[in-house]
Amino acid sequence: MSKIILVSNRLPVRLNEDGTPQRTTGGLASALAAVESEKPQHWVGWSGNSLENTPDPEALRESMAKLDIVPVFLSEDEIDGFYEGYANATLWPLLHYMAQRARFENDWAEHYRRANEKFADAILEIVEEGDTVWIHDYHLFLLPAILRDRMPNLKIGFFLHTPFPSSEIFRVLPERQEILQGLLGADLIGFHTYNYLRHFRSSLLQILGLESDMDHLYLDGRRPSFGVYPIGHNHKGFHEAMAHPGYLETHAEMSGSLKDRKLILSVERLDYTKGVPQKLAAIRHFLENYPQHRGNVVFAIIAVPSRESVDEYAELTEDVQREVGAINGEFATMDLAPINFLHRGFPPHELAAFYSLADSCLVTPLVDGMNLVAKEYVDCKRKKFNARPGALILSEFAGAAPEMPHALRVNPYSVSEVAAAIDQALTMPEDEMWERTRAMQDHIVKNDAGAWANRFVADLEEHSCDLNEDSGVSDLSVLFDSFKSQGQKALFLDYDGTLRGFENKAEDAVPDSELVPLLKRLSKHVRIAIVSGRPKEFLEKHFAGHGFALVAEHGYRWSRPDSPEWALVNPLVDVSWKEDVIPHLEQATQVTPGTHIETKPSALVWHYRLADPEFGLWQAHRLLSELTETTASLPVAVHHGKKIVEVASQQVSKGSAVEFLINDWNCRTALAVGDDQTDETMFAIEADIQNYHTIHIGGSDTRANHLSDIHHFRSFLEELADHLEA
Ligand code: GDG
Repeated sequence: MSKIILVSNRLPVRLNEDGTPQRTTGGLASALAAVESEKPQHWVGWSGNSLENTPDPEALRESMAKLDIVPVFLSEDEIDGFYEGYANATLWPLLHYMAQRARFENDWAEHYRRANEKFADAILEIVEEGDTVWIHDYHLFLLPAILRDRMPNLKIGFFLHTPFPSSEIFRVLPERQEILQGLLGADLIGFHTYNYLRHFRSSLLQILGLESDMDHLYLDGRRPSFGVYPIGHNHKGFHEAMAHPGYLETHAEMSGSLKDRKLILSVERLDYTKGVPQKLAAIRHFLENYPQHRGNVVFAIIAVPSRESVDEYAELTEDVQREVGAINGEFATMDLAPINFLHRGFPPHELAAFYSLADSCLVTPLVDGMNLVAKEYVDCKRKKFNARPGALILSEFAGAAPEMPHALRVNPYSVSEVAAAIDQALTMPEDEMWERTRAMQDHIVKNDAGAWANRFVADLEEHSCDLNEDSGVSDLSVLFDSFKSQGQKALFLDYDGTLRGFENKAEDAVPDSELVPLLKRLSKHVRIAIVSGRPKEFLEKHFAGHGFALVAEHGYRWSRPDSPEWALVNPLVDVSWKEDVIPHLEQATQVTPGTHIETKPSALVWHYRLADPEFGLWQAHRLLSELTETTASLPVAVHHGKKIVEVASQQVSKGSAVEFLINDWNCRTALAVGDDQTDETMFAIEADIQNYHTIHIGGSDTRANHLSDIHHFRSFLEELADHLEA
């Protein structure tokens, strides 16, 4: 039976004192346990210790295998470079918009690459055809592409637990292209929020120049998809914790020591993204400006130690402890210190008791992928578990904010706003607290961690890996037979984007060394015309003398096979409209850096390939609407192609040239192939012949009958040559 392989840096295991591994049921593990699939789940992840500190790696591997776990062993150097370095000191701050904290070291990137390779090796030990692999988080950005390369048909999902920042931040990363390409190896890429998805797509455009639809793109014959999957909390786990006998004990103890005082809770890993110093500043501001609450309220700050070996985190801990001491020194009375700083973790039933008793929970990260504490707090407000009513104060910069509209929303950088929210929470009527809580509970329970995992896995399983229409690539072998039929046959081939990929400078996009020999093989059996928007000089330079017909400038002029003479396809073309159009293109060029005008005999083209992609596109739309008005009564066609706006004489088109050649050559079978809007004129002709096939290279918005991409189309031409020679 096929299986699901889960991959994360950390494994859901802990080592007993005797070194034997034992499964744990923390966050991700419990979410995945709820996946309603019969497929067995296996887990691949870092063993948690350095190789140097693992006395018997083979024995550990064997005992983990019994738990369906494959450990990845990393040396101390690898842990420093990959985990502490690239993942936590480069990517983590950058993904959280803290570019000034991010550190960049070449060695780290190299360790990161190698560690991702090691994860791939470990997966390959157990993976079989038909399995599904679900990779988690920023430690493993390169893994999807590495796996794709080694097993092209594997179903691969990726989920990012952190934010995906604006492309303005992401582009700071020296390895930005490699990281995006790594991710694009996945079939499905999931984010917590719509904004993260939006930023990711904008990075694809700005950094890789890849245009995408809202939830997918076509790439090398594949269709990587994207989606929004806000993670939920472990609902079942917290309800079990509240049913634990220790829960009521802790609850009673804490209620006793609180007496009539109100409790304001915060729970987080001590990480600079969580905004603990800012929270302390807000608490100080609150104590100074709302003196009526002093003595009646106590703040419990549960700060779980995190990454303590890193200097920056050790400094953060010191700063926080110093400030807690200062505030307590200033505001404590004989029987009460306002802040209880609890620098440790608690068992789940004790944490649940904290949630259930707290009159407010102060969740104020500066940036947070999701933040589960907010959801857990709201879920633990249950009367049947003796919970007190409470109000959630939530940073607008947490991924959870859009899902929790009934929280008191704050900007964590504004001390006065947070202090006012604390006052509002403390004075809120109980009925309102329960109303706000109930209004959020239903949603977060229905979308808990298990529901999240189920939805992602279901979408991933549904994602089609087949090379069919769905993935943007048709099976072109159906065309072979008609090329074996009787009568004259012809191929009408666009050049840029069809036989050759794009380059930033058009002159760099020259044919590769295999193209002309391949076309020559084909031309022994079928007629070939290169039908391009390029000037005649370019086509002559690269394709003359091989027996192909050349159609230049989108069908304006052509030369017969082996003839150096060029003739106009339609000798009666009128181009006097150019003087009306040129001023508009000049204006667009002046205000859009990186654009230029190309003048062709029968067309004018405004190019914006080198402009900022989003700004260029916006200006192109403005130009198009201007031109639609200006050219209403002129004999031209205006079209928006790939990074161009073209105004061309209506009397000239690739389609008319193809019609002309089909008649001139007396074709019975023809195939026209192209990627651009100008090629649609070839697809639209009604050729009165036995077989007229059309292939569009790229997305699916076309009149052509078949879809392909450059890579698959080239393979098709090679196979066609083999067939014709057979
Ligand atoms: C990353 C993203 C995203 C905390 N103290 C105790 C304890 N915890 C548990 C909480 C909660 C978890 O730790 C913290 O989760 P968060 O979501 O708040 O934050 P990160 O650890 O930074 O997680 C984050 C998450 O991934 C999931 O995608 O939401 O944005 O940064 O579950 O309950 N648990 C126990 N005792 C404690 O003292 N038992």
